[in-house]
Amino acid sequence: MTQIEDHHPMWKKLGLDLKKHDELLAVLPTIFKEIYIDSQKNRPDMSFFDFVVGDIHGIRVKELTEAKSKGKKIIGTFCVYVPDEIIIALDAIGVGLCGGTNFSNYAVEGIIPPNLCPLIKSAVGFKLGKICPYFESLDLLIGETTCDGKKKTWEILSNYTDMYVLEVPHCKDRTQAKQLFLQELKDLVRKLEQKTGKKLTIENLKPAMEKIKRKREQLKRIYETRKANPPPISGKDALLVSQIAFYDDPDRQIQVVGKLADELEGRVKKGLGVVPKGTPRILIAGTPMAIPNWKLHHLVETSGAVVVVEETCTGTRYFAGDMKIKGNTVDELLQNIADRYLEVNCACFTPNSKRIDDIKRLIKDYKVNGVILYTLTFCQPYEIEVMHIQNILKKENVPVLAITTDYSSEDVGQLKTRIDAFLEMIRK
Ligand code: BJ8
Repeated sequence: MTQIEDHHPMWKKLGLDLKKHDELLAVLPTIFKEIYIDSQKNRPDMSFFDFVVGDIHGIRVKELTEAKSKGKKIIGTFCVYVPDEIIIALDAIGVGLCGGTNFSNYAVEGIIPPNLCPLIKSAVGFKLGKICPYFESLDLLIGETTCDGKKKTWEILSNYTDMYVLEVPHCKDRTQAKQLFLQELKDLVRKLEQKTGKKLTIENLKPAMEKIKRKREQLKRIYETRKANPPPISGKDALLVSQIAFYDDPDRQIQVVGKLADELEGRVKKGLGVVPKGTPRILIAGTPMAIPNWKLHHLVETSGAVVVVEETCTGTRYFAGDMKIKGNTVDELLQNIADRYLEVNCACFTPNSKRIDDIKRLIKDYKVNGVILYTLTFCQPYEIEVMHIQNILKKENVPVLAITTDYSSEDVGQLKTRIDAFLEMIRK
């Protein structure tokens, strides 16, 4: 077993609140053991991913600290709309920040309103409470104009960290929106060039695009195997793979996710699954699930069903769309990047009918028996889309359940009763 080193000296240097940080890390192993180890059988080899959770603020932060000491810049992001390709091309490191626990809420009292989505509260709490070493390692944080909650939060966060906000047009299918997004990407390039002291060229952008494409392809392979009946990996494990892909080194991700995909493809060939054939297959669609938000998957998968696909940004939206790499100028490549990113269908856009097409396609491709529309509390864009999608799916006789919840465990009993009743209906 790999020994985990004591990272307290590094955390101290980063200025963390060590007492609170220790409290935070103390709860994670128990939750992880209960959700991932004790309640699952027949897992594929998840040792790398389990180790990452066990050392969540350790080795990767050490890598970032070492890279920083060699002059590399660390760039934080919060949304799949911020292109990693540009960050990597400029020899910087992109880190997808998370916020999947209500542990940090104490730090935002009196600073952001309580009726804001838990993801935002959690992430801001990590910064204000100084309990996230990733946040404390950043040279720049890139926010985006997606939902109102995030847009306004950037104004507050900019008092605490160096921030840049990328404007994402909301009527994304219009010609002028496409032009605006391309222009926005060019401005982002300028900002990152200033920060890194590097120049974006065709020679550094193309390989960066190829690398991120390869990373997305490995994640796609994992999802492809989940179409099998029985699926070779649980929804919980697949979610963990996606969550880690957000902030880990892309080269390592290509390798470890690729290795896992090899194993899963082998399992599918042999007909090996994590659940018996015929187990109800669930699609979860909605808001992203940041580490350690495993609540809904755990409830579903301990109630006799299996999550086979997630239409979320910690699911298919992360690798959706086709990135074209052909082009003879930086501008042409940036156009390709803009085109691919504008294919991602988030509820922040209007109209957003392509998201419904995505959900319908996933139901068919993954032979889904029921859909759970998942919304984090106070997330208006996704909440507003729920009823509309629910009505469409009901007309097509697809069983659908809408769940709005946060990170607390208070509603677990009530959710379990609703999920049990939903699965009962599917089985009839
Ligand atoms: S592309 S889903 S990552 S914006 S849950 S903070 S929307 S109130 S995270 Fe998102 Fe980009 Fe869209 Fe994906 Fe706001 Fe809703 Fe909170 Fe959300």
